[in-house]
Formats: sequence, structure tokens, C-alpha cells
Amino acid sequence: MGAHSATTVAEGIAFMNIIDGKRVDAVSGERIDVVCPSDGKPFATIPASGETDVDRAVAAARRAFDQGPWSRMPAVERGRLLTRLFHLVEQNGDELAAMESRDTGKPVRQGKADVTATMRYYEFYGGAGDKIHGDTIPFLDGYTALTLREPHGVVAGIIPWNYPLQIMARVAGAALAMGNTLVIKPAEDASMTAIRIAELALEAGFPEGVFNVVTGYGHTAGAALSGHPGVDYVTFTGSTLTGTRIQQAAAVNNRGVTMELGGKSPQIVFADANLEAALPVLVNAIIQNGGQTCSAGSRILIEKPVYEQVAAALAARFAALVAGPHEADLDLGPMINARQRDRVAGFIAAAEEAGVPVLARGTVSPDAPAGGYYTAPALFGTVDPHAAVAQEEVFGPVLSLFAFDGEEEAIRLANSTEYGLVAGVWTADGGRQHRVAKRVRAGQVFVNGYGAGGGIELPFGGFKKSGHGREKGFEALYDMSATKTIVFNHG
Ligand code: TXE
Repeated sequence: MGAHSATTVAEGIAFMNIIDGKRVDAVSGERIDVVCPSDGKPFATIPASGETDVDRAVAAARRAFDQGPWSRMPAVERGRLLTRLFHLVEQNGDELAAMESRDTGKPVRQGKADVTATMRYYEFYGGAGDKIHGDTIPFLDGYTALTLREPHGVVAGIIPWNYPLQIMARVAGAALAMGNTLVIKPAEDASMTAIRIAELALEAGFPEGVFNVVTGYGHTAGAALSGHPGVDYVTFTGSTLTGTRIQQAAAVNNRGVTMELGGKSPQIVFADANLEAALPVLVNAIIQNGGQTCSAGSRILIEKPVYEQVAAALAARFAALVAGPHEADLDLGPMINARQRDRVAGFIAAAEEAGVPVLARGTVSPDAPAGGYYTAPALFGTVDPHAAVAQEEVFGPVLSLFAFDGEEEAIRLANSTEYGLVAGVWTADGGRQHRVAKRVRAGQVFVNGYGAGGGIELPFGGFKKSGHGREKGFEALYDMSATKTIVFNHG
């Protein structure tokens, strides 16, 4: 990674909002503690911003869009700024990875993987903005008709705590490549790297007011931003309930939105699958980031002839999983906060009470600090498809197994939740690969693999309650812009 090898995060930093190119505190002076989930101890603070701070950030983004050098900058120049940001993320990669791990509790290697993906977003979008163009359209005699792709204006990005660096990068990369200006509201549980990236954006040379970050709680700063009349477009990743609230707030101003909400993503294992290849992927897809991943593979549907074999192999792997502090770099870290830990524990207790068989539990490392928010992974077998643990997003290391008989039942079970984000299909039969991939209602389907969250180039987003609009890849550039039609009358 970068030349600076800061692997620890300095204590006691009072982080600031970045508004109009300046580091500023919330006008109220109120602060939120930054807590490390590995030990539950506060080690820094961020501003608890309110409506006035959001007003200022939106006004700065508005000015930068309406009047600044940004709106006249050719796409290639905007791309070069993003490419400079890519290099700065690389140079500061160790520091960013350490911050991300300490802020979220994720194992150090996951923090590093997140930085690598973040670099890739800025690299990809740095080269993409000048490759998007409109059309000329055959029209009436005597006319020329053409389309331009224009930025929305001020884009508000409300970011969750599970992959702060990556999720902000996919929003910022696409929005800035298309010429929008940005106001980011990171999650109150993990805002440090958002602020650091906005500082690096200034260093890269983005004009003042183009890249603003305002930290604070969802019900205050987040609500003020999503319903702000000065915002032209809102993009959100997070829970379905909060997504609904944000859409209601944006609807008051009739603004467009991209919603990337939860998932209950299935992986379908047919009897002819290469089980040796599948097993580690099945486990990783639910254990990565402690299961706090929107695309977590939280349901495994197994064809009856191999059910017992796959369940036993998964149970052996689950029993060996260990949760521990981020620095220990074990299989998984803690949950983000006490609320999330208790939520996961609640799902596990409810499933146990309902008599769902517990096939295995992992453990929490004896070295894990008592104040941390740890959960031992849980594997449930032959789950009733109507049970809460089969239907709702747990967002933790909880995996449910289901047995099925043939392709039809597999597809029915796969589509039996209100979500539709990602799916995996494991089979050697080529015809079945295509049939199942087409009939599963999910925004991304992986065949004989599973790319939880991966693939910067690949459009990503949901069907049903998993949301709408697409992020990543070129598709995000369309979401982050609007088509303008211009018609010339030669007459
Ligand atoms: O999420 P919220 P929470 C799911 C996951 C988890 C559950 C709750 O199932 O258990 O959500 O987590 C901001 N107006 N996911 O409560 O509320 C908030 O400040 C505007 C799935 O932490 O969705 C934060 O910045 N903004 C997921 C962001 O919304 C508001 C990632 C996410 O918080 C707001 C995270 C409001 N009224 C959780 N209320 C995924 N899809 O990856 C909150 N926010």
C-alpha cells in the first residue's frame, strides 16, 4: 500500500465537517463520540451537525454547481481530478485502512481490501466520465435532434457504516464524473474516512464546494439533507425503512433517488455442483464483514441429495469460526454497535425458540475485550421459509439452510422473500445455469461463484424491497445524470 505506514489511528482527534473547501465545526459545537466496536471505547469525535450546517453545505454545493469553475470544466478534466484522488487514496492507503478498521471493527485485511476497492472506484470513474455521450435521433425533415447527458446538480449521498469508504466512493466517483456537486452525510457510527477522503479531494484539486461532508445523526442531519429543496438528487444505501423515509422526504421536492436497500440473498446449490469450490465461498459470503453486507449470502438452498453432506461441511466450518477485535484479524470482527449486536442476538434467540435446529455456533475469542460488540456466528438448518430468520435481513453472521427438490422449487424458494439484491447459482449444468439465472429476481446473479459487494465495473442494485436505480459500472453514470433533448429547426 502507500508510502505512509501509519497502522494506528491517533487518539483524540476532533474531526471537522468539510464545507466549501474548509474544515468547519457544527454551528452548535455539539459532537458525537467515535467508538471503536472492538472495545466499545470512544477515541475521537465528529460534529453532530444540524439543519444549519446542512443548509451551508447545500448552499456551497449549489454555488459550486451554478457558478464555479466546476460547471465549465470538460469531462476529461473532471476525470483527471478523480484520477488524482485515486493516487492519493493509494498513497494514504495504510492510514485509511487503519481508520476504517478501527471505526467499524472490521478485520484489518478487510479494511485493506476496502481501500483497494475504493481506489478502483476513483480509477474507474476517473476514466469513464468522458466516455458517456448522447445520441443523434432521426427526426422530421428539416430538423436535427440530439441528446446530451447533463448532471442533476447537487447530489446528496447518505452513506451507511458497513463499507463507508467503498460506498462513498461509488457514489462520489459516479456523481463527480458526470459533473454534479456533492453533499455526503456519512453514518454517525463511521464517518472518519469520509472526512479524510474529502480532505484528499481538496488536495487533489477539486474546486471548493464540489465535495462537502457533513457528519451527524440520521434523524437530524440526514433528514435535513434528504428533504432539502436545494438538493437535486438523493442517493442512499441503508435499511429499507430509512430508505422509505428518505424517499418520502425527497418526494416533497419531487427529486429523483437511487435506493440500495437490504437483501436476503440466496445461494442455490444443486446436487451436481462442485462442492469443494462452493463451500469456502458459501461461508465467506455470510462471514465477510461479520455479515454486515447488503449482498451477504444469508440463505443457502441445497438440493436434497446433497443436503446432509453440505450441511455437515458448513457446520464444521462454522464451528471453527472465531470473532475477535479488528487488530487480531480473525474470521470476523464485532458488530458495529450494541444495537446491531442485540438485533442479531434477537434473531438468533427467536429462531432457537421457534425450534429451528442450530447446526453450529462459532466462538468469540477469549482475547476479545469485554466492552466490544461481539456475536458468535450461527448456522441454522432446515429453516421454515416463513420464519423471521428466513425472511428478514439480520445483518450479522447468521446463515440459514433450506432443502429443495428440483429446479422449480429452488426458484420459488429463491424468490420467496421481499428482497432481490444478489443470488448465487451452483451447478455444472449449462442450460440450468441460464434458466435459473434468468428466473431469479435479483439485481446480480453469480454462477459458480459469489462476489459479495465486489466488481466495480458491474451494475449493482435491487429488485423489490432491495431498492431501485443502479450503482457501479457505467449504469451509475446514467443514474447520476439526466437526458436533455435539443431539437434544431433548419427551416
Ligand atoms: O441503518 P439506517 P441502521 C440495514 C441492516 C441494519 C439496519 C439498521 O439490516 O441492521 O439497516 O441499521 C442515515 N433521514 N442496513 O439503523 O438507518 C443514517 O444516519 C436520512 C443495510 O444503521 O439505514 C446513516 O447515515 N438519513 C445496509 C444511514 O442513514 C437517515 C447498510 C444508514 O442508516 C435517517 C446499513 C433519516 N430519517 C444498514 N435515518 C446496506 N444496504 O448495506 C437514518 N439515516
